Amino acid sequence: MKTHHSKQTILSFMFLPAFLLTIQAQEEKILVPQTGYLASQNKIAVVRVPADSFYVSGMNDQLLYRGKLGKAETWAFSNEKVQLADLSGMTVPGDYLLSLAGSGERRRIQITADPYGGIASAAVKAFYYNRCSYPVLPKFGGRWARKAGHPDTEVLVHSSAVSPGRPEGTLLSCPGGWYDAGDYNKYIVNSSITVYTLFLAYELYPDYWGSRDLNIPESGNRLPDILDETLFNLRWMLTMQDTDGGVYHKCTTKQFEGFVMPEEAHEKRYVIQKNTAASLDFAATMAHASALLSNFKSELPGLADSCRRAAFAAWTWCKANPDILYEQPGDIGTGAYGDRDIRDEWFWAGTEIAVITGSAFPDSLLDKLTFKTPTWDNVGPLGLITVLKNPGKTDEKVYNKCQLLYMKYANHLIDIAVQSAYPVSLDYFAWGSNSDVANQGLLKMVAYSLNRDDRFLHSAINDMNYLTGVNPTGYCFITGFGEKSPMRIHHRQSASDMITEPVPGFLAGGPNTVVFTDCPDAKRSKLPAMSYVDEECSYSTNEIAINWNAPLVFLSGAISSAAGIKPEIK
Ligand code: 9MR
Repeated sequence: MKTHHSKQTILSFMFLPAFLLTIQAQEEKILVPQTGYLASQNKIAVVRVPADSFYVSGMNDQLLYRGKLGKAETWAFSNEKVQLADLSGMTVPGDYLLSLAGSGERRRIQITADPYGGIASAAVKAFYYNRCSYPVLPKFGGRWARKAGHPDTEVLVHSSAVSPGRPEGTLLSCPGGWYDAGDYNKYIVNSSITVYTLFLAYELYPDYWGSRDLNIPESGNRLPDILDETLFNLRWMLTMQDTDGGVYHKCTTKQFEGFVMPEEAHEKRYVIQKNTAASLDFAATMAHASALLSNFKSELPGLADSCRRAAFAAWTWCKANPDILYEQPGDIGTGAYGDRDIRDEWFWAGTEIAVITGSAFPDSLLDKLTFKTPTWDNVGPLGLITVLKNPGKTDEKVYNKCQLLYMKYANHLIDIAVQSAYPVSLDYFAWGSNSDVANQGLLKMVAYSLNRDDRFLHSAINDMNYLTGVNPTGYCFITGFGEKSPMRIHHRQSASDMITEPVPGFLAGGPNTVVFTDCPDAKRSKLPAMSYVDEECSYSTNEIAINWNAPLVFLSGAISSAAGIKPEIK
């Protein structure tokens, strides 16, 4: 186990001049995006001390720009009064100082043509680091190379998952796929939204992602790297379907394993209860995959067809088993991902099946759903986006209705952001709040792709800037990026690999007050937007997860692509 260099910390504290200690103890008074502002677009800083105006100077103190600060507004989620500094007029890349007139507060800022490109690549690469049954080689993983763990070639059928041909204890082979999060298990429900989101990133921005080299083992083959990485999980998903078409909920140990490296974790693995939510999500993902992969028939012979068959088999099973909800068996303690309302899953799967077959859209469900920010248990918006992406495939009335619903929610997000003290759309803090910000950014960028209304792009940039530092914790929430970023994520490899720096490219879950007991010794704010601790024990605020990284991939790539940034060609 890593000791986190407490000795080194004590030593550096002893030698630090006193004034530096005070600075370190202070919270950031000016919040800026720590990987830089996007030169061509809007630039907002959040100021947390009262002031009237700000100015920007070059590193040689030459005054370059002045502005008035916005009105002081309170953000209830962090219980603080803040003012916005709008420095959008600064467009020349470089390093600058942003200062508050009359207060002496200042902060270094960077303006750059491509502030999110590094994050976009690293955020996909993070999936490679989380590959199950697969080694991370030094050539691709550098310092974070590791051995393969969890071969998953002998997975037991759990008593909750028996079927006539597969009695309890039958051995199945379910290798590959990504570890879900900080834990070593693999869950169909969560995989589905993740795979969809990564596919969508490629589908909407094929030029950006098509030639992006991620330095993974498949780089250099004829497929875009982002698709190669996503297929690693899709192929595992195919192994999770029973012969009757139903899909197991998860491939898991009975309880969470210890904080050891993957190759040192040897608990038995099981497939658990088939159910309708997992099978619908699977059907939706496979149908979507078959449509996308039919463009790559020579590179991936047979795969689009296999996905199509798998989608139909799961869909048929769901129609025969329409309401089997997941019930966590008594002897299983790993992630539940149990959803009690699966109307949105029916809608999503229905739309994806309709796109590949030309059958009727499940539009009767449209009136029954509340569209909100996507999460693993709220996949309705994914169906809406699929409808909007395929205008020729639905009748005009259905399409228009979907567009109306979609834009209503997208506009609602903008209204919240415009009225909010911090310029984001979050009006609740759930487990994985950072992924909600990323998913709201995703929704805005999809809206932008539909109507090119700059309000959506600008607001999505503010979301990205929240994640990179313009938030009340002052953290850039992506490992390996920014001046202050998570060092002690709840991630078994990062905690046990003896490397101080966590595996890079992961988005920490972020502040929320859902669970207070995960780190009994840590000081935790009761204010939702501040309630974050960079501690390994904080699974509720500092874990990482595939479904949180996927919208980060989408958002960082979408903004970069909209800003006309071309990926580096190797
Ligand atoms: O992301 C999930 C969150 O919405 C739930 O509130 C939480 C508790 O059930 O579980 C989260 O998902 C975790 C999963 O159950 C197991 N792997 C780690 C996931 C991220 O914390």
